[in-house]
Amino acid sequence: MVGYAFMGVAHSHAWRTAPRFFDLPLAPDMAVVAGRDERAVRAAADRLGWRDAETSWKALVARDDVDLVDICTPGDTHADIAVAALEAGKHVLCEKPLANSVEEAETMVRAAEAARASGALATVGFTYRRVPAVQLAKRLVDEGRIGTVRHVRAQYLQDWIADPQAPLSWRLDRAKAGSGALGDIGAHVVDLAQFVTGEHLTGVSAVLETFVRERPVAASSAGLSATGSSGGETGPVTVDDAAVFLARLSGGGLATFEATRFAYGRKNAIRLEINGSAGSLAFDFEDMNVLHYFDASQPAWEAGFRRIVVTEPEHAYVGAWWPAGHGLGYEHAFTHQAVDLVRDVAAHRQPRPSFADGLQVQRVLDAVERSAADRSTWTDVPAPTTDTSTGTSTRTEA
Ligand code: SOE
Repeated sequence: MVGYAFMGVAHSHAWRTAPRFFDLPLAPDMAVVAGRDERAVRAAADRLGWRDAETSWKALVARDDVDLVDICTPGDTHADIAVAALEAGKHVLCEKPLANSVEEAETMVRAAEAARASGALATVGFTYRRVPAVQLAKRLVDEGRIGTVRHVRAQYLQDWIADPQAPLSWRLDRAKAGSGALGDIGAHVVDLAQFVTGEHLTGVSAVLETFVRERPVAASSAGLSATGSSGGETGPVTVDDAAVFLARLSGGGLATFEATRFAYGRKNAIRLEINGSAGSLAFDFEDMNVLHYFDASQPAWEAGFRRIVVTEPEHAYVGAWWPAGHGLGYEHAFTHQAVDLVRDVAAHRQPRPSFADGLQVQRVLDAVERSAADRSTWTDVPAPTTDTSTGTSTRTEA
């Protein structure tokens, strides 16, 4: 594994847990973790359960005791590490988004296609596909239970930098992250919309906004909740804080997407609502063990959204865990990802989502950024000229 921050911790938990809850044809061997700081990476190896530590990802990739490289680093290093690993004949699991540009993603897809000939397999870590309620949503769509998709309404709402004093971190640096809310969390809902519907976005119209353009420089190492800040030093935010975009779907439906880190009160709210010609589905990750299903064939007098508690052994993955009603959490989808990957490697089967799936998401992100940069598609509305209720606010800032 390369990287040992938030995603490295989640992936390590998954590799440790997968063989203890699922019957696997191969046993994951947590051989080595790589990171630049020797003291920190050795401490991480001890804490997370890795046998060894390296300070160079190239050294890790070259090791004979490494068959699979799990990339848990910021997006600016995904392409270099994945291509080197695939060329060395290693399988690759790469965190999302696949890359920081379409060009990099295309290079990774080419490397994955070339490596497939020698048996190396590659996949990208859109883990929310492996939440049982999302799997159930896809099953209902695939079985035609909501008919033709007319609308997809997808949001990914967080609020961890709504405070202007929240310090800079790598996720706010375009050079490291590639984009802001768009690539970090928007990528997830683009993948989910395409995965659940089985359709792809054919075009977008977008706006991006950066509400806070200067932030304190974090005193400690960057991270989601970096603590403290150096006295008064500030730096620029070079990514979007929020992305809002419309899309058309390949099946003829319309979609709206929102990804923001400024939705006070929403901590990790991934919301997906799909309206079809025969019914609707609604999911909210903040209530992740539940799927709401509206079957339009119900007689009006008893019609309503059915609240399905997705914790039966018949539901995807759930049977390996707890009895009905006990529920799963954020980390379980990472374990499901590890389980499916080990089974795919043993069966020499292409894991999903593939790098090509990751490239398709990257193409949407790129189209969103190009659309947002092109104001020619924007139609201005003349400002209110008379005393209307929408005039400038009379409330003075406290
Ligand atoms: C931060 O926005 C983040 O950690 C994302 O980078 C992850 O992909 C998501 O699973 C949780 O939120």
